[in-house]
Amino acid sequence: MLKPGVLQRRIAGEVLSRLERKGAKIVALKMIRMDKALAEAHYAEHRGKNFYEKLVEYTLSGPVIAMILEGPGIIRITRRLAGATDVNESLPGTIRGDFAWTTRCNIIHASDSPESAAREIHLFFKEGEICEWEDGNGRWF
Ligand code: 3AN
Repeated sequence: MLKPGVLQRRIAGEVLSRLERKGAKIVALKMIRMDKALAEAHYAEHRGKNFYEKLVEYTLSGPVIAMILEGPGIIRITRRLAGATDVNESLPGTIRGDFAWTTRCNIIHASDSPESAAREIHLFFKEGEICEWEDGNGRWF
């Protein structure tokens, strides 16, 4: 999920391009304004932490771009492209390393396990919004 700062800063194409040029296959993509219930469900594991309220507030500050990416190892690869959560640790060349100044507004959310991906896909997408498609020759390039 590309957080509100991405659209605010006009870098949606740039961030999406980094994911795509690595080889991530987009099977669902939409721009939405999250409501409080969705933001709270999405960040439920952080409820009670000192950054939680501000994190939810930031998430609601503008539209986000939600997507489902597919491919072997996609969770690990996407998180590596995203970079470390803590912007003091995220390396140049990663999305957070290049575009995020504060950890709360660290630009991108990427599911951290198949279980959290399944939960988050269910939160953000209805079945009909997922578009399975075949790569031309079925190979990973
Ligand atoms: P990640 O998004 O890298 O999986 P999580 O799940 O630990 O990291 O944190 C979820 C989100 O909460 C982060 N993307 C970031 O926006 C925010 N966050 C995490 N830790 C902090 C922190 N110490 N201070 C402010 N915001 C934080």
